[in-house]
Parts: sequence; C-alpha cells; structure tokens
Amino acid sequence: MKARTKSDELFAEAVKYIPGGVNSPVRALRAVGGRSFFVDRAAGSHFTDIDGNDYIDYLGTWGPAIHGHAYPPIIEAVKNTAENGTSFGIPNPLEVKMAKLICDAIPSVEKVRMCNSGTEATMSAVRLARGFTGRNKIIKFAGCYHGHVDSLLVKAGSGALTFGQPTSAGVPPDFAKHTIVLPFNDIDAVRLAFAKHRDSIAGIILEPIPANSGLYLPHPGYLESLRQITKANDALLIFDEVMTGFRIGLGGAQQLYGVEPDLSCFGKIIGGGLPVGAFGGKADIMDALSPDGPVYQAGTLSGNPVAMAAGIAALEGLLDGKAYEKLEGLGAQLEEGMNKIARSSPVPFRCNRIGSMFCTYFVDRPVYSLDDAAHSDKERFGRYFRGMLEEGVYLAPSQFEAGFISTAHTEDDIEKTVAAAAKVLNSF
Ligand code: KE4
Repeated sequence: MKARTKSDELFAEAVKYIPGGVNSPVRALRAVGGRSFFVDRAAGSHFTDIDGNDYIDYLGTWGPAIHGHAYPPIIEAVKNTAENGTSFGIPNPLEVKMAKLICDAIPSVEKVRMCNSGTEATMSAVRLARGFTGRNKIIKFAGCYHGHVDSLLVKAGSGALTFGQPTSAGVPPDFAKHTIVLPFNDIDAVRLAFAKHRDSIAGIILEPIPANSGLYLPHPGYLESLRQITKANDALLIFDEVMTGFRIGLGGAQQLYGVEPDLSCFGKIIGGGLPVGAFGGKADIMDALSPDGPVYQAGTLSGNPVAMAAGIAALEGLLDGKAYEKLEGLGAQLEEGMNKIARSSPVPFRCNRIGSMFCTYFVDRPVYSLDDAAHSDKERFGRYFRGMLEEGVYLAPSQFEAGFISTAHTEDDIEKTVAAAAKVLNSF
C-alpha cells in the first residue's frame, strides 16, 4: 500500500466544507479507527484510491453494486438515457417499465411508488400504514435500521448504532413516542405489545434479515408469526428490503422465507448505483396514496429516467437467476475459508452469511439479535478492518454493517481475501 497522502490532503480540505468531511457518517471510518480516503475509480470487484492503491471491494457501495462497479449495461443505459435529458418532472416510459419489473418479481407488490432513497421509502411506507389503518403506533426492532427517518431513528442500527447513539439528537420525544422498540427474534415481546396497544398499532416494520447491526437471521417461524399476529390485529406487516431486495434472490427475503408482507421497501440495487428508493404492496393499500387517496407522498426526481435506466439494467441482469447461483458459490467459498481460519484462530470470531451478504463478528457465541451482536469486540473488528485494508481488501467499515459480494468477484478474489484474513488474524 502506498501512503494515502493525496487522500489525507483532500480530506483536510473536505472537513472545511463538509461535516466530518463526509456525506454519510459511516464513511468517516471512525468506528474502525481508520482515516477516510477517496476513491478515484472503480470497475468490477475492485476500486482504486486517489493515491493509486487497489482494493478488492466488499462494500459494493453498501449493496447496489450487485454486478460490481461500472457494469457495462448500466453505463450504457445511463449514457443513452442522459443524452435525451436527465429529468422531466413529467412521467417517462421507464417508470412504467421499472414498476412492472418490481411487481413481476415480487408477488406481494401489486403497485409500487418510486422515490429517491431507502429512507424515503420507509418513511413513506410508515406514513401509508398509519394513513391506511388510522392508527399511530409502529413497532420496530432494536438494531434494525430503516434510514434516518425521525420516528425510526430510535435504537437504530448502522451508523446510529455504530456511534453508540441508538437514539439520535434532534428527534423530539414526541416524534418517537409512537414508536415501540422490541428485541428482534422474540415473538412473545410482539404478542405482549399487541396485547397492550392492540387498537393503536398501525404496523410492524423490520428488516426481515437484519443487516444493520452486522448480519443475523430470523429464527425459524419468526417471520411467519409476525405475519399471523399482524393479520389477527388488522395491523400491516412492512418488510424493509432496501438491502435484501433483489440481493438474496429475485424475490428478496419474502420469497426466501415464503412470507408475504403488506408493504415492502426497496432501494440500492433497483437504482443501479443511482439515487432510488421504492415502496409497494397490495393495491388497496397503495391506492390510499395521493393523488387517488389521502396519504401524501411526493418527489421531484422520483422515477427519474436516468436512475430508472440504471436500475432497469441492473434488474435485467438478474432476471435469469444465474447471478444468484454465482453469488451463492462465492459466498460459500468465503464462508468456508473464514470458518477454516476460525477453527484454529486464537481470536474467537464468527462469520454470518446469507447468499452474498456476510459479517464477521468477533464474538464466541451465535449472533441472532442486537444483544448478541453487542457482545462483539469492536476494537478487534477495527484492528481486523485496518489490517485487511492494508492487505488491499475493503470491508464494510463497522462491526455493525454487512459486506457484499458481487458477480464481478472471482474465486481468486475470495482466495486472496481469505489469505489476507488468515494473515491479519494470525497477527493478533
Ligand atoms: P438510504 O436512505 O441510505 O438510501 O437507505 C436507508 C436504509 C433503509 N433500510 C435499510 C435496510 C438500509 O440498510 C438502509 C441504508 N443502509 C446503510 C448501510 N447499512 C446505508 C449506508 C449509509 O448510511 O451511508
């Protein structure tokens, strides 16, 4: 690795004009004791920083880059579309194509509304659930992150958790008083909440596979029970699939677990790396949205043709399912390699993985909840992250984030990554 002198100089400049020098907190690398740096260019499974250092990238821009960076069909689509104008604020045909792609892929989604981020998608889905049911309370789970929505930034995950500020400053208690926070994977806690607040709970929002406090899976039957309980109480079930949608399969977590929510939120992959979010679900619920219904939701750039073109190219590259077979193979290779190291490592760690999403917890116990994840040795994770960085491997910069493999990764990339992990972990 060459010294990142150009990044250091530019970062000194950045902090003068941008809070913390970054446009999103986790990029500051504070959770891993690192120093942020700047990317110059990216292609496939790699990126190069402005000092010329090359890295195998497992961030994949936090999920969108399922085909790797600069995926030719996306680049082509963006170029061709942008030449005809970048935004109209008037419907364009690509919005209909995107809506049909999502509705065809996700049976529970009969109608879908595009927006510009995952945060907008979850914020709008919660407002729609409240407007449709006429109820105010929302249940979320500790450690799940749904973007920086005021009423959901309560015991959130991702950066909010990383910085140990589970409840953000600037969120008045009144904004959070309708948010009930429960432990994930504890179905009795959900039953109790409904027994106490039955007629006032509009719905439950969750990451069906929590990936913002690392990565852990729902216990068998847990999602089905949430479905039964919400149905029995006339409350809506909202799956935040901003991360898992089109990531762990064409039909997302709801297809994998066979549980149909009332509303689903999407983002990341459906934008092909451009700013996009979406929320969708049963037609009778979605029709409560303006202009047909009383629930207002809007966006200047929603359905933007260039973002639609990028997202359509990304989704079309997934339709034949071959990408997921490749991702599963690479994910299994990484997991196997990491588990082999773990068997002889003096440092206890666990690799949680599903498909092409993974997380390495520095714990000596299984991780199925935020409480389990909170036992991780964050210092060790920081040391691991920095060591891997110097080996030319970029991981998600926090113990409470998930990493991503793309179809551009190769078996050689994985082999190099496992070898780097062995070297770094054996140096602990
Ligand atoms: P955005 O507003 O960042 O597009 O999406 C918010 C969001 C909603 N739901 C889930 C499940 C998410 O994972 C996210 C955003 N994910 C984080 C990474 N864990 C984005 C990275 C960042 O904040 O810089």
